[in-house]
Amino acid sequence: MAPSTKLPKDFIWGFATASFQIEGSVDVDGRGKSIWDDFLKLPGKSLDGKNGDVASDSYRLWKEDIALLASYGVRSYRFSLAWSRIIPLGGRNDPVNPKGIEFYSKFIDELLAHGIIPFATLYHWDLPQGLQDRYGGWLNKEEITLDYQNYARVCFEAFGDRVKHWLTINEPWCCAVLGHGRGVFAPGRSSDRNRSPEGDSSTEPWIVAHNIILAHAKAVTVYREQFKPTQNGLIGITLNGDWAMPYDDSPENIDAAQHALDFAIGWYADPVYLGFYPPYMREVLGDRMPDFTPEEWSIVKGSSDFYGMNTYTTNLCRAGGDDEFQGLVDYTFTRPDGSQLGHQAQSAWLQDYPDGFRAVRLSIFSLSSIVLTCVCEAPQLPMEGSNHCNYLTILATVTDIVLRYLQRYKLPIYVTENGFSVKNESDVNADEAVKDFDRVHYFQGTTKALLDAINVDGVDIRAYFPWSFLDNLEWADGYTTRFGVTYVDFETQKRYPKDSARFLIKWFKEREDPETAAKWDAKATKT
Ligand code: PNW
Repeated sequence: MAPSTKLPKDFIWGFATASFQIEGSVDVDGRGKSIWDDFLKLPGKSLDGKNGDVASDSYRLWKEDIALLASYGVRSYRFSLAWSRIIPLGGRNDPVNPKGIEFYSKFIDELLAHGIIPFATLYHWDLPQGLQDRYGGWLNKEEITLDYQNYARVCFEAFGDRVKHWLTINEPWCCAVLGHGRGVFAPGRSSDRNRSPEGDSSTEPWIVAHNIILAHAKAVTVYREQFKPTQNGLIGITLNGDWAMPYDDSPENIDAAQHALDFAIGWYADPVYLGFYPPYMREVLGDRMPDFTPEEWSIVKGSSDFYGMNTYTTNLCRAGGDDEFQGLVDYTFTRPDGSQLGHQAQSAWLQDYPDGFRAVRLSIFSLSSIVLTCVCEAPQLPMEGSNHCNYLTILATVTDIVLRYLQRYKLPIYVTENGFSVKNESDVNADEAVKDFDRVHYFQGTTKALLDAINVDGVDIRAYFPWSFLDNLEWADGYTTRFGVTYVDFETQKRYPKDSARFLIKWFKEREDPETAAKWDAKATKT
C-alpha cells in the first residue's frame, strides 16, 4: 500500500519566533533589561552594529501580527515570554510586573480567539540583566535554579489556564557554548581576552549547561506537581538538533560523528531522557564535567514530556581538531570529492540538506540495509553506551536524526524550529526578497522529509514550526541575516509575505487531515 500523503490527526503546525528577536519596545511598560540589551551595543558584538531596541516592533504591532498569522491559516504559534517583562529584575524576591502579565495574557487570548494554539517558550536567551549582575546568571546554580523555577511558576499561574504547550528552555547549547565558551552571544564570556574581559571557556560552558538542565527540571517538577493536575498541559525542553554525518566511512570518522552528537545533543538529551551524561564527554572533560546528586538525577531524568527538536542542517564530521565544543571533531560541508553537501545559506553554519532530516542510506555506507533491518528488529537500542560496537554501527549507517532520536529517546517529537537564511537577502528590496527561491527549495526538501519520516518511517512527529514567522534580529548577526517567511522592512515595519510563506501555507492546507482541519477551523471565532 502506498504511504499516506496526509499528516496525522491533530498534527500541529505554525511559525516560531522569540521575544527579544521580534518585540523591541525595550523600555516600555516596566520591562527590565535583558543580557542582550547592552551586549549588542558593545563594540564588535553585533555584525551590523545594530541592536534589539526596535527589532520587528512586534510588542507594538502584536495584534496585526496575530491577524497576519491567522491569515496564514496556522494552527499554532510558537513565541517566547520575556522574563524581564514579567519580573523586571528577575529574582524570586523581586516584584512581578502586572503590565508584563497583562501583555502576554491579552496576546494569548487573541491567539485563542483566532483558533491558534499558543506554544510558549519560557526562556529564549533573554536573561534579566539583574540576575547576571547580581550573581553571574547561569553560572550560579543555587540562585538561578530557584529564580528560574519561580519565574516558571509565575507563568504557569498566569497563563497555564490557556497555554497547554510549554517549552522550558530553547537550545541550551547556544547559552553554554556561544554565551560562555566562544563569547559571541550574551553574556559574552570567554577565555579569549580579545573578546571578553572575563570568563573561562574550559569550565563555564559545562557548568552553565548543568545549571540550565537542573533549572529546567525544577520548573517541570513544579508544573507536574502543582499545575498539571488541573491545567493538563505538556512541558518539555527544546534542543539543537543538527545531524552529524561521518565525513567518509573510515572507522575514526564514524566515531567522530558519534562524538559530535554526544557533545551537541547527548549533552542535554541523555540526562533529560535517559538519566546520564554521555560517557565520552566525561572521558574528554574529566573533572570539568559536573555531575548531579541522586536527588537531582531523580528530577532530571524523564523531565520532558516530548522531544523538542530545532533542526537546521547536517555537518560532515572528521576526527581531530582541538575544538572541545564539537567533541574534538572537525566540521565541514565539503565532501571528500570536493562537492558541497548542500546549498549555502547566509549563516555560515547552515547548508540546505533535507536528507539529514530523515532516513537516508548513503552509498558510502555499504552495510546500511543490513543494519537498518537490525534497527527495525531491535528497537531497544543500548542505553548506556555499554554496547559500544552496536551503538556505533547503528549510528554510522542510519544517517537519520529523526529515526535515531525516536529509537533512542522514545518520545513524540515536536519540531520546534527549522529554517533557512537566504544569502544576501538583506541587500535587496522587498520586491526581490519575497521571491525567496532558496528558502522555498529548503522547505520543499524538509517538508517532504517530514512527511516521509512520519508516513514511511513511522516516526511519531506531532508538530512542525518553521523558523521564523518574521524577519527579525538574528542575534550577533544583527539584521544582516533573515530567516523570516515574512519580509520585514525595518524602516517602515511593513510586512510582506514571501513565496516561502505561500509555499508552506499551501503545503499544509493540502496535507492536513480533513477532520483535524474542520475541528480547528471551528475553534476560530474571528477570521
Ligand atoms: C536558533 N549555530 O539559533 C535559535 O533558536 C533562534 O533564535 C535563531 O534565530 C535560529 O536558530 C536561527 O539561527 C541558533 O551557530 C543560533 O549553530 C546559532 C546556531 C544554531 C542555532
